[in-house]
Amino acid sequence: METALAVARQGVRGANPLVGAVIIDADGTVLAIGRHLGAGTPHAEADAINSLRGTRRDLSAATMVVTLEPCNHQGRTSPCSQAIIEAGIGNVVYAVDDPHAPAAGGGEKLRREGINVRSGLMADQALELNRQWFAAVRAGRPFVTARLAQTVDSRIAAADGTSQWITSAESREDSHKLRARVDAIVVGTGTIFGDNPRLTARDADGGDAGHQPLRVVMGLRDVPGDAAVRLRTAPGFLQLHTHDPAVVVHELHSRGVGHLMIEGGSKVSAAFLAAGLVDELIVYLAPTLLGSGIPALNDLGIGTLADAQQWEWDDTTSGPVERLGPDLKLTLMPARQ
Ligand code: AOF
Ligand code: ZN
Repeated sequence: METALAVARQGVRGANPLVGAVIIDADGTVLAIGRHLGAGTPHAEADAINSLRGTRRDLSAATMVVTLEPCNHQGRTSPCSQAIIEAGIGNVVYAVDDPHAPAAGGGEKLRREGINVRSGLMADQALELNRQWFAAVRAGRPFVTARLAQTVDSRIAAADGTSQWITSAESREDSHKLRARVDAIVVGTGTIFGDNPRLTARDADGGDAGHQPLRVVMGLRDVPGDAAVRLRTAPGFLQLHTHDPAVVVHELHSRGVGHLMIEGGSKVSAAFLAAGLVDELIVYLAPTLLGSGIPALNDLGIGTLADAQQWEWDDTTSGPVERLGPDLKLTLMPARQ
């Protein structure tokens, strides 16, 4: 299970949890290792089973050790419970139950098939690894990433409104990779009127990066018909006439969004943070000072130090600090309650 938890960290956070799996023989020999690398890619169990393809081994005495209950649903991939049954694996040990109702029930299904199933091994560590994901699933809402691209002194634009570009080409390329991984991007009308962004995921040459997010604008002012955010159609553009992040989160969840990313500006980012609706904070930090200018965040309603929001560096996956050209990319998670 320690190995399974370690390989789980090779994945990326988002709509799906980080999951790792190890298939061991009766004597403890490791036969296969699998990990889930993010929504839309094979699940950890399937990844481990796939790596044994062509070996035609009797797995009835083997054990699938996995950090999350094997799923029991046809989602973006086929049910892991079925894959385990078909592989003829005789034993399954998993750390924690899957709280996501459509996927849950794999443990029961495997037991009914006569497989020896145990759960709870290193459960605390498995819950800790995905604590943001568990919180979002239990709250019945998407996983929310807030992304800030700012100077060291937390400015996202100069006093005259100029902002292109504060962060480096390397940071912007990385942001486009993030966009290609999320289901929806949310900005405020201020960003539309100020920057007129397309909000599409593009590669280094400006080409289409493949998967595109739903582009969502929140706020009361109508987005003009010729705004860049409207130009591309698939998968579409949506305006929500509200300033309430909870309404946005609820509406997008009902539209099947599993991971949404907040891309500002100051008001929208602060509104989601003040509402406690951010699971992951990514800050691209440019080695630049602007002094005056537009702050990355509006008021968070914090009047005294004792009320400060507490965050932690997320050192589970690619690490809390990455160097992107001249910039730093910082990844944070809400502090443990
Ligand atoms: C597993 N193994 O490695 C993961 C699981 O949309 P899908 O098909 O990718 O399904 C996503 C759901 O499956 C996710 O919300 C969670 O309940 C479960 N994730 N399950 O057996 C895995 N990543
Ligand atoms: Zn699965």
